[in-house]
Amino acid sequence: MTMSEPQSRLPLRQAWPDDFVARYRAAGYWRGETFPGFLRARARDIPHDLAVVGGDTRWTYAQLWADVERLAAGFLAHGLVPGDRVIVQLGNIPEFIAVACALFRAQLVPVYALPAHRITEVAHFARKAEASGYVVAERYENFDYRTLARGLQAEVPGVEHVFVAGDAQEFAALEALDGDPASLPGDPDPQSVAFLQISGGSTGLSKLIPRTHDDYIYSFRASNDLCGITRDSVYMVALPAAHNFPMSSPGFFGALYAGARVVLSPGPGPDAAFPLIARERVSCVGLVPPLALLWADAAAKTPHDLSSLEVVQVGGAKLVPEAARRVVAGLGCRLQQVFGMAEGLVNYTRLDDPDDIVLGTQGRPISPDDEVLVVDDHGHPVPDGEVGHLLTRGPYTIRGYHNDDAANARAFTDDGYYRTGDMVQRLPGGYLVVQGRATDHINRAGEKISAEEIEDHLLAHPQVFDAAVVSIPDEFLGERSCAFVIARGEPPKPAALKAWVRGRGLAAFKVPDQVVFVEAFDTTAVGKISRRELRAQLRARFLAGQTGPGHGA
Ligand code: AMP
Ligand code: DBH
Repeated sequence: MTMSEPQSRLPLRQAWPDDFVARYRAAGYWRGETFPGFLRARARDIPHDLAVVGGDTRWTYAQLWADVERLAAGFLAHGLVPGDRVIVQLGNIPEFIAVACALFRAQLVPVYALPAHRITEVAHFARKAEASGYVVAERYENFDYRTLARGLQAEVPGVEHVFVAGDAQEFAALEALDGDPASLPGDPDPQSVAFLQISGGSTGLSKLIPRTHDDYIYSFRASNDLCGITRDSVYMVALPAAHNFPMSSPGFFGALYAGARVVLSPGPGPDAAFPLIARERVSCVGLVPPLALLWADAAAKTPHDLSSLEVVQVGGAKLVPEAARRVVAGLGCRLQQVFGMAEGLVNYTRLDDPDDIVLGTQGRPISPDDEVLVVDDHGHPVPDGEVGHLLTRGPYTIRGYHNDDAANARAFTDDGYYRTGDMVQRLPGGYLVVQGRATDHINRAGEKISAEEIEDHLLAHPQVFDAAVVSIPDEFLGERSCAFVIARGEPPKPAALKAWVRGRGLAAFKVPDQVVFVEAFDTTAVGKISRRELRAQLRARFLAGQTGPGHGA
């Protein structure tokens, strides 16, 4: 090539081998549906049914679709081009749904960030996705996202287009967007990548998960059947809407697919959710274990009528049987355990399963074509009932992350199985019990934190010689994060180290809950052990009360 070519972005791709594609189509999993296709059909068939309730907004399916078309045309009129990636960082407000659907409609590709993410994370997503757009609300939970937008544009100049819900200042106001609907493209290829979801980042930085229309729609269409979602359902989003769980298991997308009503709770706690449950007669909601316990306790004292709740789903982290019993007793409705991952595979207990299964397992896969392997450290299958590594492939589990050869080499086997990193036991009937994990991340009330990522930020501190971040069992959170630090000279105050991590531009949930200074990492015998062994050793010593004189906090 002699002439300089226009800069082109890495194409988004998620491809299964041809024989799998043929099989998944023949089985009726992949039906060639797309997001704009089904949303348009609902607007046509049930225009006056309520689709989305949040804040002061009550949109019917017709109104939602009209807003989707307006925004879609507006995004293109503003200079975005089909194929462009757009970071969406919105809280539980109706605009989240309208914007995501409008991006699909314009063949733009949402990249979902959590409201908690800050500049370091958002800039990483923007670079990795080669994003050219960013959508935020002016404020959410007392944080001004326009400041973040300015920082992002300074760090990643490719993000040329910023759209703001509310007072946009120098940016484009979502409310004012408009364009010619005739400019809109046709519906996308059902096998194309619809959006990029964010991985919990089990090692190092978060990876981008490309999901196709066909595979994702299958996952929530089939989830609807297993979760009892019909046109009469009222589904509440209580967790952050960007999480894969409330998005797709069956989530608000499943609810919209069914023609049901979606109710957005501004916060996950009982204070925000209970009045809305009573007012909207919510029938289904997804929660993480600590929240479910909080709700169960609060339900006993609340003046609000929760009798419409039929199914409370709990997932994102392990719900132990005793906690499961408390949830059932406290909320007095059916419990459904959900064990899923943004990469694909989702397991549910079935609504008619006996109590021992519902209380004691994390369910079984959605699809008869979800292939599950439970293997030992050498990759050999273990007998049912024994604990092993969970590997999976299937009609809605990705075959690779976006633009990350190193991660893909680690996370996928040669024959396309995803290594989930979870340690499970498989019971007869295919039910799975999660028994831990093989990767070093902290599952803090459902938010996954990479130990490695936080260690890197700690090591950048001038008074830190070495650091290991470890998960510690926590009564309320399930797990909390503890940073073991060897100081360089005078140890900094724990609070100062926590502020340092925060100051590195990270989500608040990644700040270590606890900092413990140690003299040295006891590396026993030869003095060289893996980080993984080191973390396990520190955790064990801490739990045995042996990590020294306790000069931590
Ligand atoms: P992510 O890859 O960030 O979407 O997080 C998915 C991970 O969350 C899974 O691989 C599990 O480690 C964990 N997880 C999700 N649901 C459950 C559950 N019900 N019980 C135990 N762990 C869970
Ligand atoms: O934790 C998760 O990522 C998760 C949990 C339940 C998920 O992605 C899902 C259901 O779809």
